[in-house]
Amino acid sequence: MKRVLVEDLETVIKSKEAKVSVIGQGYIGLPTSLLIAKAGFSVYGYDINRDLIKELLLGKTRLAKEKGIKNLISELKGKKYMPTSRLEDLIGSDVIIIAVPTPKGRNGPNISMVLEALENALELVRTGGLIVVESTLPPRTFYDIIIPEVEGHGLKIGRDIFLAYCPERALPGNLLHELVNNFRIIGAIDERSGQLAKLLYSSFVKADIEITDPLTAEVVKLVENSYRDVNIAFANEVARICEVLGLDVRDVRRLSNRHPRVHMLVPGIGVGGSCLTKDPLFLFWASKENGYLPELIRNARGINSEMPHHYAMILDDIIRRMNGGSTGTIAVLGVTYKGDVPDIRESPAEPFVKDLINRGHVVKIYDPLVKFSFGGKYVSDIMEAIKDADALAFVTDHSEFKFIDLAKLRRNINKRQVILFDGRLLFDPSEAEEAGFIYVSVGRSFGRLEERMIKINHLYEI
Ligand code: SAJ
Repeated sequence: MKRVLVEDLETVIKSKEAKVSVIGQGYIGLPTSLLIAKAGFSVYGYDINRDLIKELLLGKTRLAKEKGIKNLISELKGKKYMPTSRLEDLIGSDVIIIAVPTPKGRNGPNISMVLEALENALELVRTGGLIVVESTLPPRTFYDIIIPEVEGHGLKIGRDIFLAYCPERALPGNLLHELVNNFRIIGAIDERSGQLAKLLYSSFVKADIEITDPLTAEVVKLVENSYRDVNIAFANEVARICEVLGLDVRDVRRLSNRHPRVHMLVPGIGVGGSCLTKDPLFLFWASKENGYLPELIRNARGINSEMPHHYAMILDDIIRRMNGGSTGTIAVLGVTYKGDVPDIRESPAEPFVKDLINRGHVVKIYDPLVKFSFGGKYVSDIMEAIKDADALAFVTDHSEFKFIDLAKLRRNINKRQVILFDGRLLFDPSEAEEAGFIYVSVGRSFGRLEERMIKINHLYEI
């Protein structure tokens, strides 16, 4: 039933009577829908992907590893949370939240999914309703595209419709906790839209919520992820410096971080995930178009995306030296973009595995969370995956790997010399060597490798 214009949105948000719809039931849309439903609203969770909705209707979720999500679905589904692939169910919504992806295209951001969702939202929201965009927006999208689109429907923002940008900033792996406890920003052009969005988010966010203008909100979201990408790139650059100077980055990092104002992150085989690999580029492109070339942000992206290629080359070189010029068999352990998250988007495992295959090696893959192989051979049992390997390559810091029994792994491998490549600094070098591996890692000299091989051979023969 279409509500009448005079009905006050503020009242129905306060009383939790507002009908809320969320377009996009992925990483952010689903947990956000559940939290709003848990707060007492009736929430329609729409997704274009019918299979995903079918799974949700059965109580299944691709985010089952995210603490609390499965329980919330069982508690709320059919009562306060209604998953749907029918847009008609959203008709007359008081609030529509857009949480669809904003991927990077070849030469710039691809906002087509956001625009399609906005078109739908404008058709479906009730007059005088609120539309909130959560999807990451490139700078100026709100002013240059979203607002003109809304006004093009003959709607005056702040009178006929309310509109806000509220970018998500929760960490995969800890989504529910961060959505509730992280500080939030809201971008709006009129006071009432900002206040209405704040009222809605206050129903489940425990931290501060600050209202600003949409461009600031767009840039803040991108700056946060660029900051992290640049900082990881710094750690990765120090790792590369340590490799050529014959040092161990672990020692350098540990001692540097004792300084009260130094907080170096953990270097590794690469930076993956959908956010850090694109958000810095969104900022870069926008700045470049407006006359300033942000070299630091661009170089950080370059350093981070070069890492998996660098280590594929190193491993190829070491294996060939060990095998008298021949290629070998490599067991890649972990393919998700980070530990304990079943997400392979932009994972550094992909270029790493593909490079090794292109260099002629046989690549076997094991991951406890996903059955993905990037062209290698997936093996569902770790012992089976490693049994004839010349090298084990740990690419992801899954908890299962951190506490693995290295000596047991080594005993299971039917080779005289086996390399353990530690792409995430998971192991203590001496423990790996005592277990009988030739230990190679990010941020450590490869120079004295022959010497170390002799030492290991000796140990292993004993
Ligand atoms: N990584 C390192 N070294 C580190 C930390 C991370 O190499 O010290 C690697 C990880 O292995 C992974 C990648 O970086 O491959 C990204 O992981 P992450 O945990 O740093 O971040 P994401 O991509 O899972 O989530 C980020 C978060 N942004 C920030 O912390 C500023 C999250 O809060 C955002 O909500 C999310 O992006 C997003 O959706 O934008």
